[in-house]
Order: sequence, then C-alpha cells, then structure tokens
Amino acid sequence: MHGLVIRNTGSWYQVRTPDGSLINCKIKGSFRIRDIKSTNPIAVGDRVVFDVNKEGEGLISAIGERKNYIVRKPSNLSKQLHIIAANLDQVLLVVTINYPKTSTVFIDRFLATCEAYRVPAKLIVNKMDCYSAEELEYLEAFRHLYKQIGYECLFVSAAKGEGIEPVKEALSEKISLLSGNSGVGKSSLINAIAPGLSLRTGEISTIHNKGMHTTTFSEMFELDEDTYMIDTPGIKGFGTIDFQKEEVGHFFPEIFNASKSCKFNNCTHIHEPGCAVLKAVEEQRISQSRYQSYLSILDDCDAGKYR
Ligand SMILES: Nc1nc2c(ncn2[C@@H]2O[C@H](COP(=O)(O)OP(=O)(O)OP(=O)(O)O)[C@@H](O)[C@H]2O)c(=O)[nH]1
Ligand SMILES: [Mg+2]
Ligand SMILES: [Zn+2]
Repeated sequence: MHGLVIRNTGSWYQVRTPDGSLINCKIKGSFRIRDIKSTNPIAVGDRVVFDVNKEGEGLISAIGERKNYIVRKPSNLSKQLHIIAANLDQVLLVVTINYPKTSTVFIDRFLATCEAYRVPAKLIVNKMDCYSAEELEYLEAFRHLYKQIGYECLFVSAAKGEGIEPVKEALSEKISLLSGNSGVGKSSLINAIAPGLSLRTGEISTIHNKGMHTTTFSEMFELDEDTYMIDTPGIKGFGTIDFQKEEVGHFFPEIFNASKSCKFNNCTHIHEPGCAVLKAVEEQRISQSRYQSYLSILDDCDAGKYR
C-alpha cells in the first residue's frame, strides 16, 4: 500500500491512503535514507510504501523521492538534522513583533534556509490586535523591507479573525508549512482558517513573554482536496545547516544581487576591498538587520555553533 505521512509522533507515523483511511505505521527495521543524517528519517509530507500486519499496523519499507524538505539542527552540538517537513509548496513563517518577540535574526536564518532548499516563503505577522502605535509603525518598515527583497508579508489577527482571507488565498491549492517560535499563534491561525479543527493553543508566559510549546508534533491538515496546512511545534533557535562560507550570500537575495559587483568573486562581504555589499550596507540599500543576520550565519560556519 502507499500513502501520505500526515502526522509523526515519535516512532509512529500516521499515514493516509488514497481512499482516505488512516494507518499507524512504524519504520521497518534498519531503514535509513541515504545522504541525510536526520533524527527522523521520515517526515510529515513524505509519500511512503508500507505493508499492513495482522494487527492493522503498517511497516514502512520505502519512501518516495522528495521534491524538497526543510531541515534544522535540533540542538547546539548536534551533528544530526531534523527534517521539519517534506514535499512543500511553500513555507509561511508566522512571526510576532511582541508577545512574544520574534528576532529578525531568527526570521532571516529561516528565510535563508528556505532559499537554500528552494522553498518559497511568505511572512505572516500575527497578533495585529496587540501592538502599540510605535510597533505598528515599525511593522510598516518591516513589511516594506521584506517585500522589496521578495517576501510577501501578511498582517493578521488570528484571535480577532482579521486578515484571514488573504491567508486563505495564499494557502489555496498548495501544501504549506506553518512555522515560527512557540506562542506566535500558528495553531490559532489554523483554527481561524478552519474552525472545525479546534487545535489546542497555549498561553504566553507573562514572566518570560514566551510561548509554552503547546503543539508537540507536526501534523498536516486538509482544507480541501488540494490545500494542506502543516502545523508544527514552535522552534527556538534556528541552527542553519552546513553552508559553505562563500554560498551564504546566495541565500540573501539582496546580498546576492549586490555581490555581483564585488571585486573578488569569492568575496565574503566582511572586509574585502571593493566589496559592493559593504558599500550597499553603508548606503542603506541593504538593511543593517539583514546584514547582521548574514554575519550570524557566517559565524556558525566558523565555529560550527548554533544560535
Ligand atoms: N491577542 C492575540 N492573541 C493571540 C492571537 N493569536 C494567538 N493568540 C494567543 O497566543 C497564544 C499562543 O497561541 P498558539 O496558537 O498556541 O501558538 P503556537 O504558535 O501554536 O504555539 P506552539 O504550539 O507552542 O508553537 C494563545 O494564548 C492564543 O490565544 C492574536 O491574533 N491576538
Ligand atoms: Mg501550536
Ligand atoms: Zn563583497
């Protein structure tokens, strides 16, 4: 039999077959996927082949070729990767500029990873009902910055149900991964889009202004026959994967563009003479915050460390 992995809880995978039945599956024996050292060999969004035993449980014996996937490093020293999901049409990165605050470094690291894996990304700023006049002003600049680079930015309030129609349009006929820090309202947003799902949502710790990691595993939901959303557990840091120093700039579209005029073609845009990127940062054609995020990834390349 074959089907689509729609949920992953530890070693169990829930697989939906073409006729709509749900089968709980485990992975057969020492099944490993070549080339990827990951903590989870199979992820939500994978297409798999399996046999069903007498107890009605499936044993996965093969996995379909992946169109793409998004990975992150689960922890500081980890050599292993965690595949967040596979076979995506797009990533919707849900962010909040307060309650909790998503850092621009986190946003840019995530976007760079999407570029590296060639998955289109959009930003969704949630909790628009909560922000001060100052924060709203900052958000206009924020939207302008990311739009110029090529990332559409939607403003919503999942709680008030505002701005939901454009999100539905963006989701339509696609498989979308919703990701972001804990507490930004990923599950709330899915509830606002599809109230019937009634996903569990959590409070924000008033002491730490952080989410409580309410969603604990990834799950794919069907909106209609061609439209799927994947809810994911909130993530803290975003360890980038092993980029080569010279290629990091490729994953920041505006830096990549400017770098075409650098004097040296292996320029890392830190101190080299004739660097067109540094000039653009100086002249504010490239934003300081984006450049800092770029440097933070280069730092990782040096130290193999994670933030
Ligand atoms: N004021 C306000 N609160 C919101 C909004 N969206 C979500 N919240 C609240 O934020 C808290 C966290 O929401 P969740 O949907 O659980 O967040 P999440 O991103 O799924 O969090 P994890 O599952 O931990 O990753 C809940 O108390 C929600 O009620 C919003 O638009 N406005
Ligand atoms: Mg959640
Ligand atoms: Zn340069």
